[in-house]
Amino acid sequence: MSNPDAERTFIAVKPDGVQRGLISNILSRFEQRGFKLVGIKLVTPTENLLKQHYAEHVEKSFFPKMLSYMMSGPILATVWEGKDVVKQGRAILGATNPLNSAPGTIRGDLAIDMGRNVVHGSDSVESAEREINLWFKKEELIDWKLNQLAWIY
Ligand code: RTP
Ligand code: MG
Repeated sequence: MSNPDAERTFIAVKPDGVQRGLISNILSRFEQRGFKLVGIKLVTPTENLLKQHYAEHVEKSFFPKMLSYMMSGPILATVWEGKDVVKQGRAILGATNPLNSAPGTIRGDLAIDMGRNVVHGSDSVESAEREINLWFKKEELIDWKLNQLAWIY
């Protein structure tokens, strides 16, 4: 993406996050940090979609268990835009293993098990582009102007 302030990332609330009623908690962290929501939908992912999404993990021993976890209910798929949002998004999520994720992060506040770690976030600008194209059609992403101050005074 040519404008660094308009970087985009793919953030998903995994089935445990949806079923535990954590969607608003998770979305509010991105909203309050100043990022702009440009795409959002509930998805029941197919095995094929998840194999493409987690292509780098397909051959790993934990993959079958992760696949059934990720297919156990709907996932909230979102796209966020803003300055350095890929790296910032990973920081907001916290470390993969909740044993290592700091309090104040989503996983550090809301998860205790690596196999139920509530959220997914793209790990690079390239992954973000790939994942956004995988989960969203072009017309599902909305380009709009975020001007928070104009609504306050
Ligand atoms: P995610 O892709 O879901 O945002 O997670 P991540 O980048 O923090 O971690 P990644 O290495 O991409 O792993 C993807 C998901 O696979 C599960 N996992 N289990 N050894 C294990 O049992 C193991 N390792 C990874 C986690 O649910 C992780 O989020
Ligand atoms: Mg990952």
